[in-house]
Amino acid sequence: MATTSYTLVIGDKNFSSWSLRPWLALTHCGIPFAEERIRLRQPDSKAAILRHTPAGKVPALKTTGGVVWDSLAIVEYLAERHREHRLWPADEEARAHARSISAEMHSGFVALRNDMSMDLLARLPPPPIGEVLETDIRRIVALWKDAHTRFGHGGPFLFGAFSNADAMFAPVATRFRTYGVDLSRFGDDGTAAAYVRAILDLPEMAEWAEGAKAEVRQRASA
Ligand SMILES: N[C@@H](CCC(=O)N[C@@H](CS)C(=O)NCC(=O)O)C(=O)O
Repeated sequence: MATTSYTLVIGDKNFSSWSLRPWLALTHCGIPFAEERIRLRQPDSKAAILRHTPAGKVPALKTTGGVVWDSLAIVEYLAERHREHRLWPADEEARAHARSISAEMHSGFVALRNDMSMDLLARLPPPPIGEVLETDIRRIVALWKDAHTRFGHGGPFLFGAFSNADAMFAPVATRFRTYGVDLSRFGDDGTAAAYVRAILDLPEMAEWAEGAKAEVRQRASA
């Protein structure tokens, strides 16, 4: 493992679900990094992000060698550079499965992302659940159960121990809490609800939420 000198460029902790993913992987593993926070939805947000990454989106991980951007690329990079943390499962079949569902999260679930956007500190009524959103929620419930049943070994996370797949799905757990979604209405036998609790009970998730509260307080007093 190489020594690290990382800066993770992230957006608002209350809203930036993509930022949470690599932040959680880094923090859960205890990999040291500095945070560079950019307030999103401001006239100068884009220019501020572009100072760090050519993609113009957060998150981005600045390393001694350059910059890695896009949440999935960053967690892949971390898994490769910090193998001792086993951010992907050791077993080849489990690893392929973890990558598949992480890619599915990264490229899909558009209705869930649009209609139930991350609003970490809020507690809101569920949005109208149309057919497409229902399909997204049912698919997530099913894929969590499938991964946990096949590869979870009775542990709290999808592949037993914490992995990049959990980092990729963590914001979804917060959305289900924010919007008070009763997962049993979407085919859950309790596995998905227990998984949501396991994610939300992570001390690192409480730390991220504290950071979100601090940002809100700071802005209220500015
Ligand atoms: N596919 C990207 C998506 C990144 C993304 O959409 N980030 C949002 C914040 S959560 C952003 O930077 N928005 C600011 C903008 O587009 O100007 C990833 O996985 O990192």
